[in-house]
Amino acid sequence: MSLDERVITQAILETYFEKFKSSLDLDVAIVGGGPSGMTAARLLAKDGFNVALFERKLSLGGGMWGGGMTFNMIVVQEESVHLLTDVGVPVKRYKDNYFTADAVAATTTLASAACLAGAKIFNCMSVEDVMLREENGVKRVTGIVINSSPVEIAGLHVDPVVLGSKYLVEATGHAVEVLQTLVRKNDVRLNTPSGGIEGEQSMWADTAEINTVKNTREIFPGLYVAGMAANASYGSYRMGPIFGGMLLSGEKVAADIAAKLKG
Ligand code: 48F
Repeated sequence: MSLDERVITQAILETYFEKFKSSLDLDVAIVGGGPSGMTAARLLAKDGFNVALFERKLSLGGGMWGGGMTFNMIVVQEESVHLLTDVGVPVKRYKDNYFTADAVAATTTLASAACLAGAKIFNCMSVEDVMLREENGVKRVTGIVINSSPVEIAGLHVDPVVLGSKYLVEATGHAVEVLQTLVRKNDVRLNTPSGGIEGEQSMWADTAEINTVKNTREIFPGLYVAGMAANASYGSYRMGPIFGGMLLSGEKVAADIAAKLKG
């Protein structure tokens, strides 16, 4: 069979824009393709919701690829192990409550599982702002403002485009980028002790892992924080290369949003 380059181009354009158009009115937009975002995307898609995940880089995975200090093995605790084994990541028990997994196997499998569950993945796409609406004096996040990452990296003056979403998951990790933008640009109060972003504290894995899950919640109408972003928002500790809290946070945010959407 001879190949026609124009047909190849047409196939890419038509299928990509079909995916893009079906994301104009999302149930859930997830920003950040780290372990918490990938897990949330998989579970929400599995539940049948219209969900898309936006990741600035070419590859999903965030801080999971490199294990600890590029020693590419990860550690998870027993309570979270099902979130790896359910998608087929091989794990090995390491003393009592600890399990290890290959960081590359875990990252690629979580990414693939989210995709195959039906989550639409937009890599190479940066979320630079949110869309806000006010009703009866209450402001709510109603969508995301996105741009192509190469445009962002090159610093080109190109306007973004906007997609609507009933809920937004801020899973951008330590930097809490989307929430930072919301707070910087608008006169808003978050559901935190100070009303702003509390910031992250130094290493304390045990407390941090528990708090990651506790802090996974709706911090502003329509906007949930998950993963390391939840800890940074509510002023908890960092935990280094243990990833169970990130996976459990993704599971919790998916369950909480699913419950809201199902009413
Ligand atoms: O940081 P990251 O892996 O998020 P996470 O799910 O997991 C944290 C752990 O990896 C690790 C840890 C475990 O103990 O502490 O740090 O909280 O992934 C965040 C992803 O978000 C992307 C970024 O490239 C990364 O892949 N990201 C950040 N800002 C944006 C973004 C943005 N504005 N638009 C799109 N993607």
